[in-house]
Amino acid sequence: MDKIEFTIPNMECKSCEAAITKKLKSIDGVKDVNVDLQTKRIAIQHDNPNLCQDDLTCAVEDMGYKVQVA
Ligand SMILES: [Cu+2]
Repeated sequence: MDKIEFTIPNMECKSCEAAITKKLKSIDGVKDVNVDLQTKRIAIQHDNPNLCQDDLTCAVEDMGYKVQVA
């Protein structure tokens, strides 16, 4: 299982969290999504060897959120 983490600075509330989680879980191979609204950190566990970080960050950016990879 691979883990990818990044920050979504303009993720503000539970409905953002729910929408982002739902979108990411619809991506092939994504098994688990954990959001910390305090730190705006998101951690994604997946088992798809073809999935790269950009696939996940682009999906979030397409929804109108910003992404900080660090
Ligand atoms: Cu929100």
